Amino acid sequence: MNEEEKYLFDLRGYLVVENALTPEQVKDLSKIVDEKVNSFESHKGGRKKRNHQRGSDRTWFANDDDMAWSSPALLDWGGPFIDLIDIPTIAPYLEELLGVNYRLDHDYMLISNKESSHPLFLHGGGQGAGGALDLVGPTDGGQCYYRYSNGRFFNGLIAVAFELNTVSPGDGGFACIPGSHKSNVEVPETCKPRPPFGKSETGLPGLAASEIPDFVDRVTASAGDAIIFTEACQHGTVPWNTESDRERRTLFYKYCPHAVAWSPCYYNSDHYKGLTENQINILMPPSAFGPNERTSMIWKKAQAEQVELMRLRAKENE
Ligand SMILES: O=C(O)CCC(=O)C(=O)O
Repeated sequence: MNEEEKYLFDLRGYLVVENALTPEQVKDLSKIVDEKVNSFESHKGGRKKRNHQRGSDRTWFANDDDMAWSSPALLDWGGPFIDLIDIPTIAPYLEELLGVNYRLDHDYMLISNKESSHPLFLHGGGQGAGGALDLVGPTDGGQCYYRYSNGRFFNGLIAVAFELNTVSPGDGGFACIPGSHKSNVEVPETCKPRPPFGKSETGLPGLAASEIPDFVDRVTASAGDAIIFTEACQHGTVPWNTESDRERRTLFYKYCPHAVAWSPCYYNSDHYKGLTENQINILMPPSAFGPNERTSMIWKKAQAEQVELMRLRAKENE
């Protein structure tokens, strides 16, 4: 992370890393997304409806037999999705922004297009500036923080948003209030996703494109770029321009310091083949100690217990 990037991240709360992915990676990831998207198309009320989100960002069960401990993740799609855990174009930023031994907390994919154009729901925000409807605002456990002291960055959660398609001006997509990660005053009513503002024609909470104040930055990116932002910066997704024939496809990998957890679910590195030692460490559940011999030993035992539980369940169902 060079001096200019450090300055801009501290100033605005986000950065665009150009060419974070090679064209080959974009192609490989997109091919898998194409297959997956087609396989999870479903019919609802006689109308073909796509499900636009997948990943491990979960606070509910999709099925009764879902595992409580480790939820389905983009990593289950293998190959290039596993590679993204730890790539050389992004790792130096994470180390600078989170310190060594950061962990991957959760992942998800977001597809925006004509059929999935939702109002802007601004959320996040440090210093208790999130707003009353914001789950990660004043009512959070303090994990939505940003600080810079003694020459070091401190962040409660860093999002890396890999764009698989180009997002041009006017399309919609990632937006944020630059500098809001350091603001001391709550966001104004005009930004809140509830009436009298944020009563968009869709009936969903959030701001319609016409209601979005000018001080919200709408960030553009080319296919293969990554937008890195701190969750402490007020952010959200600008409604997709329904005139646009393009589709936004974004893969989010969200990282924390090793002692912090956001998702109620953890990764179980046993589920993925051929991981490097570094990838295994990044998938460790949270602890104050980070990955080391003792915590690894405890987690290995937990993994063995999970295997045993699955064996006993399978036997019971025979
Ligand atoms: O890039 C976007 O559309 C914003 C995503 C977002 O709000 C989030 O991941 O918390």
